[in-house]
Amino acid sequence: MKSTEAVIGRIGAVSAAHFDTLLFSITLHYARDPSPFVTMTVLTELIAALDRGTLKVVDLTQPLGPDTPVIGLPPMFAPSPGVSMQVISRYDDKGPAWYWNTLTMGEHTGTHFDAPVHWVTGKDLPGNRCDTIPPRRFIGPACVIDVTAEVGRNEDFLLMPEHVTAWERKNGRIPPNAWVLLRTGWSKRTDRERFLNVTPEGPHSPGFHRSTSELLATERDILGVGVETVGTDAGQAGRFDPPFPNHATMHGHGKFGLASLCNLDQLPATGAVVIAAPLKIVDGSGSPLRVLAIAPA
Ligand code: 23J
Ligand code: MN
Repeated sequence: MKSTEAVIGRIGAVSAAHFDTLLFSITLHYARDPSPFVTMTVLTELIAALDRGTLKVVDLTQPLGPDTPVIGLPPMFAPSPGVSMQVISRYDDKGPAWYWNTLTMGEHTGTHFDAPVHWVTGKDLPGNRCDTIPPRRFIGPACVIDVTAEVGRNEDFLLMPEHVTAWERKNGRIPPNAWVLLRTGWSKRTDRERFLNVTPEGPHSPGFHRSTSELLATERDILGVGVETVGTDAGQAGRFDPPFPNHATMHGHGKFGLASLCNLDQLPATGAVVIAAPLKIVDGSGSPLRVLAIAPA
C-alpha cells in the first residue's frame, strides 16, 4: 500500500460490520504481506493463528463404537441401544472397491447433544429439535468450571449457585450464549464400570443442583451445559424433585445439553470457543456429534 489515501479508499469499500476486525488486521497484514489487506479479517487471522500454533483445536469427543457406554435407566423404562456396526462391504464381492458400514444406535449415545425437544418441558418450544435449531446456536464461548477436587471427595457432588458466583468473581460473568462446561475429571474413568458407577441404589455421578440449572438458564441465558458424565443430570437425579432437574430446567428454557465430553482439562476457564453441531436429524431429539474447541495454545 503506497499512500494513506489508498488505505482509506480500501476501507471505504468494506461493510461497517467488518470495520472493527479490519482496524486490527490492517497493521498486522500491512507489516507482513504486501497483498491486498482487506482480505485479512478475523477469519483469515484465525487460520493463521492455527497454522502458527498460537491457537489449538481440542477434541472434546469420546471414541464412538460398540464399547461406548450408554445410560442405564430403571427397568420400567425403555433402554437406549448402544452402538452396533454391520459391514455393508469391505473391498469384497459385496463391493469390490469400497468399505462402508451400517450404524445403529440411540440418538443419545456417546458424546452427544440434547435438543430441547428431548424433554417434555421443551416439547412445544420453537426451534427445539436437531433440524430446526438456528446454527448460530451451535457456537459459543466456553466457561469451564473445574470441580475435579470436589468430585474426588464426593461422587454425588452437585454444582450449587454459590460455585457459579465464586467462579464469576474470579473469571467474570458468564456471557449470554456461552457453553458452561462442568469439568469433573469423570472422563478419566475409562472403564465402563467406573464410568457408569452403578450401585444397588442406582448410579452415582456428579451434576447440577436444580437451582444452578435455573440460574444458568434464566439469569445467564447460556446456550447449554456440557458434562463429562453419561448424561447432563447427576447419577442419582432420577430420585430428585423433579426427576432429572437439569434436563427439565435446561430444555424447558430452550437450552441444550452435551454429555460424555472429554479433554476439558485442556481448556482454560475462559477464552476458548466451542463448536457443537448435531446431525440435522429430522425431528431429532439429540445426536452423537464431534465437539471441537478452539483455544489458546
Ligand atoms: C432419558 C432419561 C434420563 C436421562 C437421559 C435420557 C439422558 O441422560 C440423556 O442422554 O439425555 S438422564
Ligand atoms: Mn442425552
